[in-house]
Amino acid sequence: MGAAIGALLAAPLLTILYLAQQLLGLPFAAFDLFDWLARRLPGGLVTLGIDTMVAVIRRVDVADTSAAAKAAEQGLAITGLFLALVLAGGVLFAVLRRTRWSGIVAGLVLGALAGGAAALLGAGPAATAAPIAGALWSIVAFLGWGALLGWSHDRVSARRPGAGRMAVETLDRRTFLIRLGGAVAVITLVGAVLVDQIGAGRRRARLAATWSRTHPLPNAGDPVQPVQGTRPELTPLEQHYRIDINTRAPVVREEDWRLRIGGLVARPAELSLADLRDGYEPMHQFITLSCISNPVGGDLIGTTRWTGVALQRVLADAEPQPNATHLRIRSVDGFHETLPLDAVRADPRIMLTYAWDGLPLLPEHGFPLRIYIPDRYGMKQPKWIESIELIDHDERGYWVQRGWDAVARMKATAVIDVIGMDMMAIRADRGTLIPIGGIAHAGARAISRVQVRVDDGDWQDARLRTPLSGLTWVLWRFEWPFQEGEHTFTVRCFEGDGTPQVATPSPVRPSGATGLDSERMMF
Ligand SMILES: Nc1nc2c(c(=O)[nH]1)N[C@H]1C(S)=C(S)[C@@H](COP(=O)(O)O)O[C@H]1N2
Ligand SMILES: [Mo]
Repeated sequence: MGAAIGALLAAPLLTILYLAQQLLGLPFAAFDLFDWLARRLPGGLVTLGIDTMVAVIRRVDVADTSAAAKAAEQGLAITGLFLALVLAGGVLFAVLRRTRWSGIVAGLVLGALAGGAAALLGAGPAATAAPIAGALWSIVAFLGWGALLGWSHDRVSARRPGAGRMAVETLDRRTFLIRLGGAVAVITLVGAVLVDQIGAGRRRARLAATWSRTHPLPNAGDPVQPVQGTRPELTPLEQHYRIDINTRAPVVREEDWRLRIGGLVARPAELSLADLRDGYEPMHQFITLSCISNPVGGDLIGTTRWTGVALQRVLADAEPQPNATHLRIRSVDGFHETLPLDAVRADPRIMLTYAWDGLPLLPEHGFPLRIYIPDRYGMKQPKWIESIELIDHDERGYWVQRGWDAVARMKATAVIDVIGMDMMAIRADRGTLIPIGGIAHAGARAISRVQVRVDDGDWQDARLRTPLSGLTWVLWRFEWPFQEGEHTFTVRCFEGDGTPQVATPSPVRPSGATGLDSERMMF
């Protein structure tokens, strides 16, 4: 009975907490607990969990791997807390059966314990700008849950004064449970619908004002047009993959945020977002970002227009001391990386980024500030940056400590996105041509050539569309003279200097996937 009522009451509690998290950025114990665990469990185990999830998601073939992974993660987190609350309900009722304690008082004590733990967890890395409000909220919410649980116990147990005869008691209990269940279902449903609607409305409003909506792309006039069905050349913001160690994106308020620059510098600084935006010449770069966990042909890769300031400039103003050799970058979620000072001095493209596609970074993509480092996988590029410290040694970053490649240089990759169906066939004098298209990418090293092979035939050159910049993927197209039957299409690419992509398959861990993408198709 305790477990059942625990479950009934856990549903609205979780809904209300989730609602408050989505709308007001208040802490949600389910996510906080999950994230706390994810940072403490051994890196190998966490990576295994992520890899398994990505593999399962790819197997079921959903449209957006990282969104599905985040949803799965949130589902796991919520299920975990739900089960804990069910268990707590069972334990409370069992204890109350063996004692003469008041249900409400015992429930309040349980709620206070749970609320206290939630408040502590909520004060973790992804904490909101108002930690006291967050802590109070957690405590009040769990106290309410505990009180209701205890009160329900007293209602359904035989202890109620006047609850004498068995039949009456059973009827009373059933009515009570039905009413409670009904109330709970209503709160849960209304809450879920509200969150969904308000969240979607807010996002639509924000995303209406992107740069790309009102500006043509720099290669708009290119004669090589993408094959219909190729992924968009500029990834719509809402479709850009998201990978990080947070079940919910850290909530950073611009008013409270400063970039702290310190360590081995002559002039430490605390810069607001306005200082960065207005105090330095803005730079814009079209960039393709990829996760090191992206399998060959995967969707953990995206391209958009990044805006920010050259790190060189900001750093020069801080005047690094002669013994400084590295930058230690820390993020509000506990993520961290180091970057050699020489690399910054040598590469003006390294950029502190505050906008994507003309908008301030979305919360899940690192608001207010993230870094761009050419040619490196996403794992080397912190979002939600809060400090840059100059130090005199190298340190291993968050994922490097967990067994991933220390350099994480992007691998060259070519992908078939689409093999045109009959409808898209082009009728030429040579017969029917089937258009085949996709992307090729080699970090900041450019793509000089893409080739397609059909079955065991010769490699043939595809046509390349001018890329958005030297830092983005290249869209390619190939017109295949149609032949009936079943065929295997394979694609490969060459880097700007002619280096062929690595054809030997290797898994994503530890250095990023290699191997050729191929598709089998029946005509
Ligand atoms: N602070 C922080 N920065 C982070 C991460 C993170 O977990 N925390 N994940 C990194 C990884 S692994 C990738 S692939 C990119 C993804 O950026 P995106 O989610 O905006 O696409 O962010 C990187 N920066
Ligand atoms: Mo990543």
